[in-house]
Amino acid sequence: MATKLTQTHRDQLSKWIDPSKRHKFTLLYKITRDGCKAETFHSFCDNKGPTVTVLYNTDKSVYGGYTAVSWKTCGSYVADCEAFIFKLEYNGRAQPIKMPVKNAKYAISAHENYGPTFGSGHDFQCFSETVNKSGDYFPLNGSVGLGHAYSSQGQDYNTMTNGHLNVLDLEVYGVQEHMLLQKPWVRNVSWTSKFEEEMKDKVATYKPLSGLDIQQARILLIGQVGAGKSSYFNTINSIFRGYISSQASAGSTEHSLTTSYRMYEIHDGYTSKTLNFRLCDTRGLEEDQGLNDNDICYLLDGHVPDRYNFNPAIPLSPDLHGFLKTPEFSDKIHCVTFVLDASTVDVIPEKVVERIKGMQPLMNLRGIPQAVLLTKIDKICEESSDDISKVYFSAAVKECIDKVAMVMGLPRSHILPVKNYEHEADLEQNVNILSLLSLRKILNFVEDFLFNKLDEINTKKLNTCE
Ligand SMILES: Nc1nc2c(ncn2[C@@H]2O[C@H](COP(=O)(O)OP(=O)(O)O)[C@@H](O)[C@H]2O)c(=O)[nH]1
Ligand SMILES: [Mg+2]
Repeated sequence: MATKLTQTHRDQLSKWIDPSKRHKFTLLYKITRDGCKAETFHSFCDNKGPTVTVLYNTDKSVYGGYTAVSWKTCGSYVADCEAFIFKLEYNGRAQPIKMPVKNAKYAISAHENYGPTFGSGHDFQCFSETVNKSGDYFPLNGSVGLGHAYSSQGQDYNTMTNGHLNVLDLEVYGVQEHMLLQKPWVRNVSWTSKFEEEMKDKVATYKPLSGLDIQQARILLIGQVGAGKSSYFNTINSIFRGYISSQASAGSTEHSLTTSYRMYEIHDGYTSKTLNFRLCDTRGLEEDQGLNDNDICYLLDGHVPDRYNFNPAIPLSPDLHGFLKTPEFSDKIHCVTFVLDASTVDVIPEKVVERIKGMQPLMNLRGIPQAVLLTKIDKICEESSDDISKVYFSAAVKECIDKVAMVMGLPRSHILPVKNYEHEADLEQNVNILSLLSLRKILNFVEDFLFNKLDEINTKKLNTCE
């Protein structure tokens, strides 16, 4: 018989622990590996948070106990209202029964000479001191007296353990909430090379709505230094170049106060064509040195030339060299994308939130759509970091998106999670897909804006004809 927790057992335990969550089980202690000794059990399992103890007996029965509190050696009972004793199998057959704690005060007994011990009396003690192996099993010296602190659910020593404590193995697993949800929180996408190609093609063939005389849509990236703006451009650029490119200098050491405004273009390495949008990279969400409302208006209205050096000491004005005095609609910004580092969302300084709140009316006045690129999601979700296609299953990413949507007053669909290239040597399909998805969304927002603009122009024309 297998003396390890099967997936079916894990699923059942996870449901009993909390049906709304998924759980991860990490092996902490196993008597066939570590020896059956109370001292060893405590040194491996104390202060590890919630654990599940599982026994596999010589009659193919599987049973044990769960506690949401840490094991310790305090010499007394520890209260836990979530603890339960359970049976998973009896004589090799599935027979799942949960026996919940009814007197939480006596949930576990944390004594240095005891192995895992549940309830007063005790309801279920696995062993005490040391137990030596006898042949291929351990004749445990514990006891079963269900019904004291736990509700027995009609079970007793015989129906739970076949009336003996001869076990092939006993394991203790640490239990952690799995960061991944059972279902994706938005419609999942197909993480295939075909989908990647489709997305790439959509972005590569993007053309701004005709009738407005726009060759390239302009997307303004606004964020704090280090948020990942340059890296986002580099990521998109890399996808179309076909290799990891670091054209825009990226790095957390870039702290100079004067930062140049860049309107990056992207060249498709395969068709040698320039794509019909620009990513305009500017900082501006610093607590103290951010762009002021005037600067933002000049940026939105297309007065600021490429490579302009913002200098807090010299405010931007129409007298400055390069200032575009009469910008066309095509020079203006067609979508604003705030770039926020997901790993610091919890600690966004109040002043930065104020800056964003101060800027939004300037954008709303112009009808410019706003989105958020939520970068560095790999830093807030280990599972997504290992496999970016898990992003829509990530509770941490969802929580972060919910928070940002609330703070920004934007719909959740405008908060776009991304993972930029930062240390990778080669392109990765799923990183590409997620970045392309975000870009396609942004381009959709641009199109909405352009449609509205065209509508406005046509209505004006109609009104003047009347
Ligand atoms: N782990 C991780 N690091 C990132 C990501 N995006 C950017 N970075 C790193 O964050 C730092 C700042 O990025 P950068 O693009 O220079 O930020 P900018 O100041 O907004 O242009 C760099 O060290 C990047 O490698 C990401 O998605 N994940
Ligand atoms: Mg930068």
